[in-house]
Amino acid sequence: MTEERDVLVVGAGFAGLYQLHRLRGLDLDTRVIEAGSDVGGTWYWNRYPGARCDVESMSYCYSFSPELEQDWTWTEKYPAQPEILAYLRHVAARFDLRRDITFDTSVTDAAWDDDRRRWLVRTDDGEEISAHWLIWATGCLSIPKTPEIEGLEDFTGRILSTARWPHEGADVAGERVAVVGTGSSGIQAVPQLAADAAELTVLQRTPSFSFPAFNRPLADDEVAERKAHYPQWREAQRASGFGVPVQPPTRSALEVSPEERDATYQERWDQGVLTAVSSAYTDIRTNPAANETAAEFVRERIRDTVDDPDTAEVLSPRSYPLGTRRPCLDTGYYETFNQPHVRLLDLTATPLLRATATGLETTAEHLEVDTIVLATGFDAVTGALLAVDPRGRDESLSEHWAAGARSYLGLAVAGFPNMFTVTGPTSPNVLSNMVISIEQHVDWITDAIAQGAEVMEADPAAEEQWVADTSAMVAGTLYPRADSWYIGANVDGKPRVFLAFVGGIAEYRRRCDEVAAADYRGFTLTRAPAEVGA
Ligand code: NA7
Repeated sequence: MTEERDVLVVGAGFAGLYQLHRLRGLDLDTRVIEAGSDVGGTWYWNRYPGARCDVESMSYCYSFSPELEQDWTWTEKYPAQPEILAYLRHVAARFDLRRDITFDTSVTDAAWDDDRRRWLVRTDDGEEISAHWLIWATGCLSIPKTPEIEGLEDFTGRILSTARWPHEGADVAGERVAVVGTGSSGIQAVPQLAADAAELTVLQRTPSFSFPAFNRPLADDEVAERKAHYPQWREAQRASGFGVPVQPPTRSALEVSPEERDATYQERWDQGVLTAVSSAYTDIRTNPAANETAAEFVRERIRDTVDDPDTAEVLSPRSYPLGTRRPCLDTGYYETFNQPHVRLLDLTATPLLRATATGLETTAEHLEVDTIVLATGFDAVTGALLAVDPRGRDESLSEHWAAGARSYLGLAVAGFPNMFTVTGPTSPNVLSNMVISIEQHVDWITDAIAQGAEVMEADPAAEEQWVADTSAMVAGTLYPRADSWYIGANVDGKPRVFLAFVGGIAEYRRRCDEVAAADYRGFTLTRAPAEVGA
C-alpha cells in the first residue's frame, strides 16, 4: 500500500532535522527517511579518530532557537565528532523529531507522477510513499569515494575507511598502518593513528594547505560572552563570505611590504581559523601573485615545523593556488612527521601500483602493512542525489546533469517539480559554514512551500541564467586552476562543473530573497484547479 504524505525529506543530519522542524510549523505531514541508525548525517558516519569540525563550535550550531543556543554549552573551540553527534541527538529529543524519522532505510528511487502531481518514492524496505513535496537533505559529503586501487580486494589485512569508521572503534596499537589520502580526514586522523601505531606510512598524492587549529577548551567567560551577544554574532556570520566572521580585507597583498604582509599573515595564522589567512587581502582568491605570497607563508611554516627538509618540501603544496582546493585545520599534523616511526610516501614521485595480499606496492617498494586506512574523499555535492537518480517530468537527474550539475539557486532543478535540494549544487554549500547555509535554505524552502502551490517548478530559462551567472563568477577566481573535488575532478567521468556558489553567503542570500520577494521569479507556481480564481 502506498503511504500518502505532504512532504518526504531524505536525510536526518543538520538539514533534515531542521527541515522537519520547520515543516511541522506549517502543519504539514512530513516523513524523514534516513540511512543511518540515528540522526547526525555526516557526524553519524565519520567517526575516525580525530574527526572534528573545522568551523568553531559556537558558530557551527543552529541559530533558529535562542533557547537552544542558551541551553547547549560547547566544551571546545572546535567540536569533536562525538560532541556534535550528542548535540544533534539533543536537538532531535528536544524538538521531538524522532517520531517522524525512519532509520536504517534508504530511498532507492523517486519519480514524479505528472497525473497525480506527486512524487512516488520507494525505499529499500520495499515501501512506497507518495508525497506532494520531495526534499533532499542528503548532504554534500555523504557518498564515500572508493579509490581506484587495483587489487584492494586481495589485501588480507584490515581495510578501514574514515567515512565508515567502525562504531566500536578500531585499535591499531602495535600495528603497521598505511593512510591513503591527505585531505581533511587524513590530516585529522594521522596524528591520532600515529600515537598508537608501531609504524605509520602516509601515502600522499596531493599535499593540502593545512593551518593549525589551536584547539582548546572553551573558557566559561567566553561562552557567556558569546551567549550574551548571540544575535549580533549570527548577524556577523550571515554578513560574512563563508559564514565564519573574519576581519574583512581592505588592501591588495601586493601593495604592502613583505614584512607587513608576513606580520598580517602571522597574526591571522595565530587565530587558527580556516579562512583567516586567505582572507587577509582582497586579491588572494583572484590574483595569482597575491595568492603566492600567502601560499609561500604557509610553506615557510611547514619548513619551520618539519625537521627533515625533503619531507617538508613534499608536504608543501605547489601545484595549485592556496584556497582553490579545500584547506585543512589540523592538530599536530606536520609535527607528526618528526616522529621516527612516521614516514611520508610521495605518490607523485613513486606512484601506487596496486594492493597485494600483504600491503601496497609503489613503483619503488612494497610496503607491508597490517591496516590500510582509506581517507580518499567523497563524490561531493551531487553523489547522494545521483545515487538515487530521481526521475522528473521528462528525464532522470543523471540525464539532466549529463554535462554537469545544473540548478536554479542551488535549490531547484528545471523539470523536477516540487523538489528541493538543501545545499544543492551552485549554492554556497561546501564553501560555507554548512549550518548557516542549511538554515537559510530550509527557511527559503519552507516559505516557498507555504505559498500553497500545487506545483512549483523552476523555469528552464531561469536555470540557464543561473548556471551562466554562477559560472561567470567562478571564471573570475583562481578556483578553475585546481583539479579539486569542488569541480568534480576526484571522480572518474564526473563532468566538470564548479559545484559551489563562489560569491559568498551574504550575496547568495540576497539573491534568494530577491527571487522570493519578486513572487518567486524564475519559478512557475500552479494552483490546484479548485483554488484558481478563488
Ligand atoms: P578529500 O579532501 O577529497 O581528500 C581525499 C584524499 O585522498 C586526497 O588527498 C586524494 O588525493 C586522496 N586520494 C583519493 N584517491 C586516491 C588514490 N586512488 N590514491 C591515492 N590517494 C588518493 O576528502 P576528505 O575526506 O579528506 O575531506 C573531505 C571534506 O570533509 C573536507 O574537505 C571537509 O569539508 C570535510 P588527490 O587530492 O586526489 O590527489
